[in-house]
Amino acid sequence: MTKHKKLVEFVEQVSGMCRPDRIHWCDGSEQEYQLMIRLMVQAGTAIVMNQSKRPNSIFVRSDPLDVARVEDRTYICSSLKEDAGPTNNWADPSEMKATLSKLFDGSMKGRTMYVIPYSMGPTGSPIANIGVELTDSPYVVANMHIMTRVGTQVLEVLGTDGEFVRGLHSVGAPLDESGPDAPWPCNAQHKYICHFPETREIWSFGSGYGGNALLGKKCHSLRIASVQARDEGWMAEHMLILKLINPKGLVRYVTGAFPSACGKTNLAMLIPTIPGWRVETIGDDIAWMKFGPDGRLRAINPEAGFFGVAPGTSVLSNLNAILAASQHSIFTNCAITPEGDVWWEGMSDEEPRELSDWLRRPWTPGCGRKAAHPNARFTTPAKQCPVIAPEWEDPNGVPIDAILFGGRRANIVPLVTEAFDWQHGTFLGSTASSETTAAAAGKVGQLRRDPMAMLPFCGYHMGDYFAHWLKMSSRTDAVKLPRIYYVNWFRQDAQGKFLWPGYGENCRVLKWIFERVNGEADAIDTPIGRLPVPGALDLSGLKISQQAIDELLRVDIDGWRAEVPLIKQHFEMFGDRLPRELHSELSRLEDRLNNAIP
Ligand code: SAT
Ligand code: MN
Repeated sequence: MTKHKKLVEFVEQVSGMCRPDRIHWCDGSEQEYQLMIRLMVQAGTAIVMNQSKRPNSIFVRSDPLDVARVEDRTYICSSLKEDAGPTNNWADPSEMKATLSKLFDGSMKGRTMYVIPYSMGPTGSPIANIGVELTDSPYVVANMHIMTRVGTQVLEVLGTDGEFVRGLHSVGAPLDESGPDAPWPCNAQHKYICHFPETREIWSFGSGYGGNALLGKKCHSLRIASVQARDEGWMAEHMLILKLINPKGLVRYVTGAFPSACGKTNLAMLIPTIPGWRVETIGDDIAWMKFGPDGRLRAINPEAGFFGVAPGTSVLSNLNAILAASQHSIFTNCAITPEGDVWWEGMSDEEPRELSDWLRRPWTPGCGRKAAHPNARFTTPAKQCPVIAPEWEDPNGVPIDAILFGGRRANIVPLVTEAFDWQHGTFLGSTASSETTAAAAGKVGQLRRDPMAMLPFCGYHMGDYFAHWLKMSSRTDAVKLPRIYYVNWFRQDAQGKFLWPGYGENCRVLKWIFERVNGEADAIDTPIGRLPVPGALDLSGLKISQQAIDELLRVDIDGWRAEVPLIKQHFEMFGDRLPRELHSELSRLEDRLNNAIP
């Protein structure tokens, strides 16, 4: 328990409203984790996996109406509508609280309310940030145990008056005597994921899945933290963090912003195909970055685990993730083999003879259905990753040398482009676009602008967010700033086949970036940025046609000219909050394209 008056008041207030049968203060212990698993098994939420195949692991299958983040039910409730900006749903904070209070009223009846004190970032680190999530879901408690640092030590750091983000979560399905609990209780009709950035509060109702419910992740570490970062002069970004080591043992740190389900986890754990090169992992989803006393931008991973997309993950695409998830993990919406192990599309070339699919139905190859949901996930402790960097919990963070932006683009966008400078790099990030994936509810494969991969995660006006990016550069000398790159692993040929093999071969692009940072590799100026000169990309040992390479590095002048009005249209949305620097970057791009010989 705690002597923190405001925390005790918060718990009392919420329990008065939600009226749970019991309150459980989480201590973060292994016994507590095991208790959550037992509760989930008893309730039919989870099945324990075959201990000899995957020790201490469980399968969970959600309600089919609760399988991904719900962006259209996600709100930023700032006092002024303009502060939420055009990319967020806005609601008046007091009106939203009135609406939600009715829904939360009695919403935990028959259930236990868990009080989860958690730290984003190493407990006690000066860059870490504390939150307390109140939830009625044992699934959330178990996942938070893996994804964050939970427990008594967090209360100790909080002391009697420390600041914390207040998170309130309910699956919105009170229990009464009339019937048994659902295996995955939720309230599909009334989902609300609401953020109150000014008071650092999160109220989430109706969904138990991923980023909707594990409030430390997108809600706290991105939506609330982005506002805090703006106020305090640092950055909260949707980025992986990796450590790249060359054959001489020299180290460079790289972050990368890609939309959900575009390969951040794979890139963060990549196994280079070029002999002597190595990648180690710091984080796979979120980076908090602050300038250190040396003027370098330093990043920490606020999370303690990976909530990775399962389908497509295999020993070939991401051996390290497969090894990390070999024990003590939670598998959500995957399929189950007759041996009690897990399976998903892309895990093996050969499909198992029979499975129980994510909807608990018998499944056989060729039955015409996917066995795992496309947004099926594994939750795994980061420390189980075989290539986790020894310094991944360094409270001072790691100094960042390069920042990547990217997304899925079938055409136009080359394999890699280097920004001319920080301002141009900010422009590249602000125009980032990608074809949508299954990580969010809605249509898959639609092209959308996703600036800095933060479209669903920026807690304030995105025009102001761009201004914040630009302003960050004034905090240090230009030479100390990370270089910025735009990459695209997903360019296709006319037949729709991927031109680039991706995965481990992406190290060839990373190597060029490493050498650029070191001043050792050559680039050529083009209208859209700097590209590798012919021969600068190390392609030794890679079977790829010259034609494919030419296409991957081609600057499609006509394609880019057609892109300019689309960027203009995208920028119009931000009105007078779009920094003039980005307007001028766009006109410079236009000029360069107009002067180019196609
Ligand atoms: O469900 S999450 O938001 O945690 C995963 C993602 O979309 O990146
Ligand atoms: Mn993500």
